[in-house]
Amino acid sequence: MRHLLFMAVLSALLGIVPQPEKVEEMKGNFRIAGATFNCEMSLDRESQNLISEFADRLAMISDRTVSFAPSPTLRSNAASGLLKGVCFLLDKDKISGEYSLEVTPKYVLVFASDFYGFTYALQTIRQLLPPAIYGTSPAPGEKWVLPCCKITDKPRFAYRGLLLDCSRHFFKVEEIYRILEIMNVYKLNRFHWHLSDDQGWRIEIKKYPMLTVAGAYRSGTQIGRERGSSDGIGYGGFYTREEIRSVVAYARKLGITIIPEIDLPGHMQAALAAYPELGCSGGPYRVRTGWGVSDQVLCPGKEETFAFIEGVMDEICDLFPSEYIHIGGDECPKTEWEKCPDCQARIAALGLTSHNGVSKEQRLQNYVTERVQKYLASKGRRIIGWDEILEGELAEGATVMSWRGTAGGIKAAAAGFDVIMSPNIYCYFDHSQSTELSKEPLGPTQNPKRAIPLEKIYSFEPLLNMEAGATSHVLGVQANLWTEYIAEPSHLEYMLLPRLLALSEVQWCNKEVRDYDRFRAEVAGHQSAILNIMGYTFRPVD
Ligand code: TNX
Repeated sequence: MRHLLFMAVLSALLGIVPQPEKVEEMKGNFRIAGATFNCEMSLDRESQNLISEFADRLAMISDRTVSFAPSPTLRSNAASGLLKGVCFLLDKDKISGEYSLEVTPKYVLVFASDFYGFTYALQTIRQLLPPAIYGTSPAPGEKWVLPCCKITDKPRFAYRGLLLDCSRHFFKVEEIYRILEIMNVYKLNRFHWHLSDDQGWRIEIKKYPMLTVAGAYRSGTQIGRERGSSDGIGYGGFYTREEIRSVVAYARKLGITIIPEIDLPGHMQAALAAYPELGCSGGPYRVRTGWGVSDQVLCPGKEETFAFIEGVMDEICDLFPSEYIHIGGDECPKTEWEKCPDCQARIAALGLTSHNGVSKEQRLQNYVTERVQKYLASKGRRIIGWDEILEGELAEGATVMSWRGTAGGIKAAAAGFDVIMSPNIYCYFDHSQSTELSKEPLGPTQNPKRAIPLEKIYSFEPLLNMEAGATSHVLGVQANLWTEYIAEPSHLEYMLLPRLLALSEVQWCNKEVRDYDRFRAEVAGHQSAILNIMGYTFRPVD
């Protein structure tokens, strides 16, 4: 017991977030400034580049030469205990992302089986160094040593995501890079990019140029929470194909997969403004200026609608290598479909009926989901959809993102679907970080009970109330940063930080390792220093 307590105290001192699975601190230090970095010859090119870039950065910041070279004798040296410098070796028995790190006064030894494992090992090493390593200017006066320790570590969940809504407000590529960089520090690996919605279409599609010519701009923006208001100031923007490609490549270097979302068949008013023939009434439509749910949705009665979706998906698949494509599926009112002769004709032709409490129009949405799922499957891709896709019938192979609490996720996992937990009560970073709403920026939170303080997100247990047999279907956890009320990058970062750090422990750490007091102290101390030196805006810890 005393021994356990002692270890807990020592591991707290290392100040790593997310907390590694096992940490043992020993006496002494390893001098890393001026060290040689070596790796096995057989390490893949991406991992070698990663290590080499880290060594270059350390050299620049510590103002000492740090060399890097693959070494043919490293493995035999390791076997005979002759290691020197910082050594990176392969251990094929480790799972993707897993690593071990041993720091002694003579050497640092890292084992991993893949690029992700080396990525996380380096992030851990970075957190063991003075915060100046996160800066851009030389800091030769800092103590460039690593504390002697033994760490073994691996992620609890394979999917560790963050959604950014770039439709309600548009964020330039530079800001996207900053979000990816901070995700990298805290070992997140999926960036869910919400690229289309009623209030703006944000990605260039060659086949449908009006999507960005018309669909990317709105005539104004709702003022505060006042429904129906507009500031009358034109607003918009979109990402070019080149920009998308560079963001995807940058994310890849950081070990992050980008999952694009084209939200359909609801949340499509901006696309309808560009191509009104895709709606039930034929329009005219305007890019929406206010928040909330639009009843103007795609018309699945017409074949052109599917030609459009497929044309868009062709280009999405061309730009994004991700196996998963998010197709939305949330909040799709059926009022237009009920009145639309084309939709009703399609319902009749398919023989869809209202039964078991599911309307024939909901079954028409199931048809849309399945048809798009099949099309994407023909291109080797899989779909993720919001939990509404569970209503009625869902075809095998779909992954459900549970946002209306965890109930949808629990139900989906029990039915054999893969699940990503993103419940709005814990994971909606558009909500206030404090119950003292008047002291926080204006947002959607009107009831203090809906606030999501740091401790609340930290307390989220993704597998609670789930049958043991279903838990393996939970791929992971994601937080969603919706931006109806967030227009500026500094506000965006404020909403994200430090909650992203709490999220990272929910995603990465086993339950037993999590400890709010330790975490809070680390955030208030070392982690705040990191965020400061990286220049992020963040909410100070209470
Ligand atoms: C619900 S989560 C939405 C979003 C909003 C968000 C605001 C989801 C699938 N739909 O469209 O931005 O609430 O909190």
